[in-house]
Amino acid sequence: MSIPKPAGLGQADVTPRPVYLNRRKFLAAAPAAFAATRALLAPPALAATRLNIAAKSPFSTNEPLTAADVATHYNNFYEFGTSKNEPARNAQNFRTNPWTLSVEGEVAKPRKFSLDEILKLAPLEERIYRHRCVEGWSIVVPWIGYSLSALLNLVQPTAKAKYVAFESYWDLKQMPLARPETAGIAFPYVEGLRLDEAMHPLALLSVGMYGESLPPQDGAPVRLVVPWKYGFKGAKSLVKIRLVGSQPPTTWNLANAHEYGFYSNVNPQVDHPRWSQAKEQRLPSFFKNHATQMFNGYADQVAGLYSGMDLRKNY
Ligand SMILES: Nc1nc2c(c(=O)[nH]1)N[C@H]1C(S)=C(S)[C@@H](COP(=O)(O)O)O[C@H]1N2
Ligand SMILES: [Mo]
Repeated sequence: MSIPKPAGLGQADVTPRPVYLNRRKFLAAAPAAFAATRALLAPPALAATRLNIAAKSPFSTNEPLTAADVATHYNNFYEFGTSKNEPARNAQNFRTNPWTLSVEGEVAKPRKFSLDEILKLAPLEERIYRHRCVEGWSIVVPWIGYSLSALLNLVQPTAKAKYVAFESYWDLKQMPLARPETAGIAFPYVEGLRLDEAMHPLALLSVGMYGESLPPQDGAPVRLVVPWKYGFKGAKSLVKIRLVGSQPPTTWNLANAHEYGFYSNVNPQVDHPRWSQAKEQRLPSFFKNHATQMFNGYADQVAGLYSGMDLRKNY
């Protein structure tokens, strides 16, 4: 048995189509129809809410932000389709309220959090991070959230907790494309980190971007962002976080262990078997003209997590 070849992560050399331009054309051609359809289909709960940012983070980069329209219309969210422009379209009516995030496993205080509880658990910070996809494109995003460690400390990991497993929402009724046959990966989408990685202050539990709650296509209502790793480590629309004793299975590693490892730290010196990782395409550029940095530019903060490890072996 083998899972079909991944439809998207293999296409890095293909110049992505300017999806936002197509969208503009569509909007210009049928503004009235678009507005009417939106009004009919979109329940008020889906409107983005402005979030109160308590602090700007010292972890922020001062590199220019990627335009919000670009970052939110060029997505990987296979539950809503494997093309970059599909999630923005297909996730429009994704129901994210009510929401429950269960935190369980090797913890003294397992607990289910409502979205409201998540939003109030710690002061919301704005953190401008570089985001590098394993496919070779990158963006700079002002995320809103707080360190995942704030949540983990609340549930009190036991001495047996060595890894953290993450699980994304999965519902074929809302996500008819979320099947292995169509998407090329197994569902629910699962990811994992070593406990010390998960406790690192840079690991962000995100509830928003660009000053507002997360759009559905970016992983509403709550997702993980791990800026020194390839983007696929940041599972979207989280429903479960489980503290465990051994390394948990992860979706892209299950799909192709040879190409996608558990660690997946951004590393310009370790190429993907099918393409170089030395450079990246900083959207909206069409070209790979931007040098990729070790640990995506966060080496000063995170290199110590991997001292003594062979990063070629532990890709
Ligand atoms: N549940 C889920 N999470 C996911 C994915 C996915 O397909 N499903 N794609 C990953 C990949 S490959 C990347 S690059 C980022 C993309 O996040 P963005 O669309 O907000 O830029 O989400 C990650 N998290
Ligand atoms: Mo990715």
